[in-house]
Amino acid sequence: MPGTYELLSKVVQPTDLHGLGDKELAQVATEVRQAILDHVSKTGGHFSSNLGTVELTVAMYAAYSIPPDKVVWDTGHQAYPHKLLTGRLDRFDTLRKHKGLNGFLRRDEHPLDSFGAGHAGTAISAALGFAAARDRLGTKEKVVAVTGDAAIASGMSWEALNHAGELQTDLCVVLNDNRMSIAPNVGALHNYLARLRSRPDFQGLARTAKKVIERMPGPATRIAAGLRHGITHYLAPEDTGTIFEEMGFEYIGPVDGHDLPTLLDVFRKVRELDYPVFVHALTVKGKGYEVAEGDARKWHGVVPFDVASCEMPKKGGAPAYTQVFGQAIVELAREDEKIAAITAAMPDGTGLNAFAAEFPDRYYDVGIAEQHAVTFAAGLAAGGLKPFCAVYSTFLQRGFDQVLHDVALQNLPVRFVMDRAGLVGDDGPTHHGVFDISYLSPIPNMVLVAPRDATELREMLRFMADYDGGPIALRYPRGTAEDVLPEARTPIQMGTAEVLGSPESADKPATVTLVAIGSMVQEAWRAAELLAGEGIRAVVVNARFIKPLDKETFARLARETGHIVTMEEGQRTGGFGQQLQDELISSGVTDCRFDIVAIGDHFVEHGAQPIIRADAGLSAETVVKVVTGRAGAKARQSLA
Ligand SMILES: Cc1ncc(C[n+]2csc(CCOP(=O)(O)OP(=O)(O)O)c2C)c(N)n1
Repeated sequence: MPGTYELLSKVVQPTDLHGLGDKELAQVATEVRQAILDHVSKTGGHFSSNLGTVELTVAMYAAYSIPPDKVVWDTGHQAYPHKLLTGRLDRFDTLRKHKGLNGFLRRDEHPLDSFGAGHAGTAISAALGFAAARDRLGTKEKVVAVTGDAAIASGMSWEALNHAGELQTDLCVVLNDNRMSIAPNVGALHNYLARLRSRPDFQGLARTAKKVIERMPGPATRIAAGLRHGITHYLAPEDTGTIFEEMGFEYIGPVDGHDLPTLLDVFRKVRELDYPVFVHALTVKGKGYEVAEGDARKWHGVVPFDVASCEMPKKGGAPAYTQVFGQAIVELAREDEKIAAITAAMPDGTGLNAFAAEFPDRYYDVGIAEQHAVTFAAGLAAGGLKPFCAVYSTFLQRGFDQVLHDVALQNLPVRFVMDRAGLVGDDGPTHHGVFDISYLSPIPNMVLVAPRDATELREMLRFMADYDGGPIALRYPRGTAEDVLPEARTPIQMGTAEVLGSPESADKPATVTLVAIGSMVQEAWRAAELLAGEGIRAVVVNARFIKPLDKETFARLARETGHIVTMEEGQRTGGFGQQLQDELISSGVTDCRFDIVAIGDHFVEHGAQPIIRADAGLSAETVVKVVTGRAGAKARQSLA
């Protein structure tokens, strides 16, 4: 039964919680949970992480004064309760829809989204920045960072904890520990947190946390008594300090992250403290929706589902690129035992689960640690293996220097497989993979390829497995990988494009060449069909290699047709089109019209893929307008 949100609908900002008693706050929590269920079951989105942060958010927002106090959320995928407690209930049905609420956090969406998020591991750094700015400007607000047990393992989180321990300023870090990343969490830190949870003294104390918190000394008492670790020592004996204490934090926990009265006590007390405090809260992903509690991995991110039957629609149709990769890499690994695979906390998202199951001894989930993933892969390559580093295009941004300095400069044969390259859709600008062409192309030694469909993906992966000459990266989009174009195929050869020909009969000279990469090849073919309807014959080329470019083929076609249009699902600046244009100029081909269809110098918003692709002009219709001269001059650039 959808909720009526009697109290929640009156909460426009967190301070509206201040006048409410414990019972009413418990009702607010129930209504927040109901609102998540009611809405996310219709819109899709992040589900289980948000059910896990309900009480934590209600307690923090009731205890702190927001504004001016600030809570900085890590990643932002678990901040739906925050959105609901900051006056966005009436727009929650627009979640992740084009022009609706973003699924993560954005400073331009709401003044209380204190810091934008989407990529993991940023909250402690940003919160520490807020705290240092506060200290410098002499204001008094409190700052809290909320991070997850997977996000806290990222390098940046530790860089920030290290810095915070030294600054010793007023900052609270809340660890929302649900023992899960998207998949089960990994790593030594994860094991350490598990040990903290299972220590008998901690277990006992967690049960009596409320009493313990009541006995916590206030700052005045503590300072007078010269105490530095007073609170923790109510919870743990002197000789069992945690790693967080060693780093300069007061450690409080573990506390039950669903026990609202205890959380209220904890945060009301912690708010009075003026030095680094670390609150370790234990939560359950999917809390309150039984099936999600039972399978947090499946319910991490959901498509619209039926609340009563708990059924999500079965995926049908052509396999996604991710699945094709997942199968192909297993087949290649069966033939070649030097092949290893690496993921940074995304075994499901990258399709590596089958590989993980069949080859556990050459599969590495390094956690949310893309920088490490890249340099680790470089080490594997230097050590004689054939590493495939599977990572989303947007997250490889984290490892840029590692790609350049550790892989390419040493010309090590690391194979990068970039999933979600292109516009991802509902997740929006934090997750679109539209920069990889621009950031990988300038790197010497790098080879960059993009398959046009499933068959070509398999062939390119085989090519990559055989290629030991240096780093090579492959990009493909989110979505299905149907084979729909003319079936004649030529083998993949270094730096060679595939000329697909024209849908129009050959008795007319071609007056334009459409050069597309990856996901745009099919769209280029559609553009050629539309142009044929206008009496224009276009030749379609699948570039295959973004780097190195097939200079001879492109120069010949530029001369023969006198007009090149490039199409790519990526940023224009530094992209494929600009590189090809530059190459043609350098080769002395100047008598040729040249147009680039790519994403302009702006971030693309969230929304369904077809909508935002069309909005960004990545369509056959744009090509037709450009070729027929119906596009404005701005959309065109001529070489002449
Ligand atoms: C840099 C980066 N890598 C990967 C991801 C994908 N990702 C989103 S949420 C998530 C798991 C986060 O787990 P945790 O921090 O424990 O939060 P929980 O969902 O368990 O609340 C991952 C890997 C990301 N957002 N950013």
